Amino acid sequence: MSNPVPHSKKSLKLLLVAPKGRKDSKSNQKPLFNMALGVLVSLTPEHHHIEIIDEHFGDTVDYSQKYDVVGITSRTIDAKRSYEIADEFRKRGQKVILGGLHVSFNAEEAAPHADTLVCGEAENLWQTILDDVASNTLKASYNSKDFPQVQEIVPLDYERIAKASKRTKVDGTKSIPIYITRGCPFECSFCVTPNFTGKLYRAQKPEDLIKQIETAKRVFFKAKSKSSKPWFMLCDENLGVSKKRLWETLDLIKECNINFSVFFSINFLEDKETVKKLVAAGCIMVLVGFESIKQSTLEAYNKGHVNSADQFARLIEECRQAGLNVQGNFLVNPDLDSYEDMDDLVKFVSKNNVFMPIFQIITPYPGTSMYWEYKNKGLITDEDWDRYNAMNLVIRSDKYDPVEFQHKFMTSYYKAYAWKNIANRVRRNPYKLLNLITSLAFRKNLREQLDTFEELHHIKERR
Ligand code: B12
Ligand code: SF4
Repeated sequence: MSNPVPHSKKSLKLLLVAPKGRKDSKSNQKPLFNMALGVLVSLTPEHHHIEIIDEHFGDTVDYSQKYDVVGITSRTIDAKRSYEIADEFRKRGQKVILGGLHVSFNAEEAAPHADTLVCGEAENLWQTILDDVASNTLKASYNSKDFPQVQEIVPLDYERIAKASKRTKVDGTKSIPIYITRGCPFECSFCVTPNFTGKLYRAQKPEDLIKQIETAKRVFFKAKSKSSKPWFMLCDENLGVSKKRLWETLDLIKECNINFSVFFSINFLEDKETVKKLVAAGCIMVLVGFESIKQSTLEAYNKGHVNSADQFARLIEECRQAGLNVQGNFLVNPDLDSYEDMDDLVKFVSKNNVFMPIFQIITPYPGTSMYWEYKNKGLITDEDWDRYNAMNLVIRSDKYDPVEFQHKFMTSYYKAYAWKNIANRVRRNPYKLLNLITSLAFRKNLREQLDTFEELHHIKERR
């Protein structure tokens, strides 16, 4: 009798899928690969074979291929599509694991679509899953709560990710994702982070950072000219939380000759040295959740202690003077904001030439404290996850007609990209070409969405 291969040594053929929901954005801002899949690849021992299908890049799923297991990630906006793909594979007798943010908070809904459901972070349970696949003892569910807490996040293995995803090299206009920390100590009511990765703020070892950046450059970056630099998207939820760690990181990044964008709380930009270090390290834009220009609305989101609305204009201007674009995210809420408030918001982003303003209708994503509040009060009117792209009103409003509210929102958003605003933005902000290109892309996309909406609701009004 021959010796059987130990389960942990058996080579598995794995497929990892990033699904794209029907209403997921067309944004050019998408990073080169999905971070969750990047982490899973980096956690998987080398003797396994992995393929990545990312629908955001037009990859098509080939259901005729045979795999030992198919892993699918999920965000709310992509949830329905993830179930469709799972169902198709399972119809053909393939084993499917569903994981990620959405299913972690919607286990009951997701269970009928999967052989195995994974709730929470994968770092400390993935090896157990692989062993169980190999020994054919895969369980119906795994929960990170039953495993040691994730104290360390793994460095990404860019070489294997490139091989598994078959993404070709990009120039400096497309972003390569990376992260240094995970978590954020704040507790904004509309954000999933506090209930998922949040409270425990974790960071990678500084020495791992340089190695990752250099490998990522080698496998993913193709210079267009001698002076061109790769663009990294730092996917940290909030990089600025520890100033010591941030400064150390920025000093290291400075040596790597890259450009990057990063998610950042506005209050950390109060520190002039931090702003200086960001610019010196190659930061082109900080992505800031302003959320609202009304302090009372910020208080209602439990963000009043992080954001001070009366300081926004000054901080944007100071960053601009230092050579940094401040990209702004703003939420609009029928319970808290009136039509006049929307007009004020348009005036604010226009007057302050906010870089690439993003307006969103408040959306209680599963996993947020806001979701439970609205759910318990019966205020959620729509749980068609395809519509959770923050452009649709999915909660009840006693003040406004939903169609009229959404139309006002969309026209306000479009006004933020009026020609005059685009011209001023380009004239005043650093990285003019980037300001122009992003503004034109947003304007076109918003116009299309507005036209579709007006046609659907027979709204004749034209500006
Ligand atoms: C970077 C980022 C972006 C980037 C890049 C997104 C991308 N495609 O990679 C950009 C700016 C493009 C973006 C866009 C959007 N984003 Co975003 N984004 C983030 C952010 C800050 C970090 C995401 C990340 O890289 N995390 C690191 C990875 C490793 O974590 P993870 O995906 O959770 O994976 C872990 C586990 O979930 C698990 N896991 C995941 N999948 C699987 C699969 C299997 C099989 C297994 C076993 C385990 C497993 O293991 C992983 C490792 O521990 C998060 C904040 C957060 N807390 O996640 C918001 C977040 C994900 N975004 C959010 C939203 C709402 C959006 C948008 C819809 C916004 C909009 N209106 O357009 C779009 C949607 C685009 C899309 N399809 O992703 C929400 C999602 C809420 C939800 N319930 O889905 C978050 C949580 C922020 C929030 N407000 O709470 N985003
Ligand atoms: S500061 Fe940002 S990442 Fe942190 S809880 Fe608030 S919205 Fe989420």
